[in-house]
Amino acid sequence: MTSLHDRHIKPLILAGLTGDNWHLQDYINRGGYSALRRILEEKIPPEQIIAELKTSSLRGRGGAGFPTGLKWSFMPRQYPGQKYLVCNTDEGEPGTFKDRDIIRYNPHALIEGMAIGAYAMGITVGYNYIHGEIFADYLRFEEALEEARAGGWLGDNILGSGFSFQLHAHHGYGAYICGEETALLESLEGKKGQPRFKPPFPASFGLYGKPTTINNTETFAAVPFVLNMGGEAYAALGKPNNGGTKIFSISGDVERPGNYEVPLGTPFAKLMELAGGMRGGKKIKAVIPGGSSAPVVRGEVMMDTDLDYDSIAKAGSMLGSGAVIVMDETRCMVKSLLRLSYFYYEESCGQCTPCREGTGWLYRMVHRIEHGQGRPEDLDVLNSVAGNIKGRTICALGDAAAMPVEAMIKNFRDEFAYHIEHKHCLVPAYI
Ligand code: L3W
Ligand code: SF4
Repeated sequence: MTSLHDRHIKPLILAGLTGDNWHLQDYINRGGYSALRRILEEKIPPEQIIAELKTSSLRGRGGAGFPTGLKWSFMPRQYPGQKYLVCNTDEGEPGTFKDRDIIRYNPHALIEGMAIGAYAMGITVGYNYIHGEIFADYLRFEEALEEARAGGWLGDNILGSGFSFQLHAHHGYGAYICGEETALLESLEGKKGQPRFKPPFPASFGLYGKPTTINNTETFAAVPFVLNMGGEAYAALGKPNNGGTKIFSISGDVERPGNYEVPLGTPFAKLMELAGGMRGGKKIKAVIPGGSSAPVVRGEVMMDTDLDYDSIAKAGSMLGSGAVIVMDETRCMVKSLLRLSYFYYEESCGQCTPCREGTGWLYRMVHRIEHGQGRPEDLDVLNSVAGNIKGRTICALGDAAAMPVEAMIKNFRDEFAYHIEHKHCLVPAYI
């Protein structure tokens, strides 16, 4: 197998991974579990760990980019009942395929990060909720958990420190909405996976109504590296407010799609170079830089943009989960939007009227434009429907369905108008 290491610059989480060196002893040979050992042996105060995370400017890698140190500081230290730690490995965002590689190739980095989090927040029970469609990876993670328990890194009285942490894996059934943190909690409780209204946030009312901290897989896996190198050094890898490295899952019309871990702030053009450039030497047309929920950006704009939360926001989109979908000049934007709209229509949980009905409207209208039955007023109606979904729903899926529509029409209006007027595609390859 090709060494994953060869495909990255300055990686942390993916460094040295060959595909079969995921076992406990391999991880320890790479320096793994040294952060947890030091914390427990030196009895490092939890406040110091959280302060280090704040200094590192590590931000949530699941999509929202919320500061991790701040999130951990929400957990009440003194609480009379059970508190929970939850990892979101319910990776279902179209274009995203990084978290499954972490639990497949470096599961102990996640386990160590969760154990450190549990210690820092005074939590004794944790769950990793794993997407239902990656069952083999779920089994791999269960094996890694067994290794960690047998090695004394999980369970009662870890390394004789008096600190105990029980960590369990749970596999879902593949519904996209269960990646939304409150739907995930409902599902973990054994109920139908439908989002709850926030606030209250899980920090105060989470699993079984108890204070709960939820982070993405990559966020937890980064924690041992932050503590080993120190918050300041981790922050310095990236840009101010955008610390450390990030795994980008690049797919679409590139020569070498895959996961590339690079420092935040790396130019998009550099990531393209790592991915071997455009497939077949074609011209870049459009990029969705942060998973299907992120607004599309024109290729030439993206080529001048750095890969960090703030630069991508300036380009009119979001870094999201770091799933970069690259489209070349032969791609039809109407057809692409049709595929995306169908996804959100299909995955809406149906609780909120604007999302349940609106995603159907969006899908059917784009469908008729694609099939030569578009009407001149359709683009305005599409924007109006999208505008009436945004901000009027329980969870972010509504916004996620609306934003790609608005961005596609804004950036490629001519192409949509051509489809409506001529009843076929503007892109020569499709005529
Ligand atoms: C306590 C407050 N906690 C915020 C917590 C909150 C959550 C985190 C971020 O959506 C995005 C979405 C998708 N007190 C708090 C607080 N928190 N204020 O901070 O919260 P929020 O609401 O900004 O985001 P979210 O609901 O977690 C996530 C986008 O990510 N996305 C989704 C990717 C999906 C995957 C996947 O497949 N699993 O990665 C991609 O871009 O659209 O915008 O923990 O509780 N005052
Ligand atoms: Fe369900 Fe959509 Fe409402 Fe989210 S916005 S709760 S997916 S209906």
